[in-house]
Amino acid sequence: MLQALGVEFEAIAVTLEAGGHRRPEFLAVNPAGKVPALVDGGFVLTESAAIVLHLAETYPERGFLPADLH
Ligand SMILES: N[C@@H](CCC(=O)N[C@@H](CS)C(=O)NCC(=O)O)C(=O)O
Repeated sequence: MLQALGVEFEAIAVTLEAGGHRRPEFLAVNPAGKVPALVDGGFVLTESAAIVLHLAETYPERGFLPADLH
């Protein structure tokens, strides 16, 4: 979604097979130990659907939100 929006971001790989999601530094971001997680300044958001909706609402000019519910 961030790539599609064309915004700058830093992607940090969390390798599940290596237990990266259980490391203290990731649990400090998401105590549930699940990816993905979005960190925007001091704001942290988890759950992929919530992240995508948040980004679509943050950049409405990019047209990822429907004009109406239909
Ligand atoms: N409902 C969550 C599911 C997140 C999720 O289960 N992610 C998996 C990887 S696709 C994960 O972190 N698994 C590690 C674990 O459950 O220990 C979402 O859509 O973000």
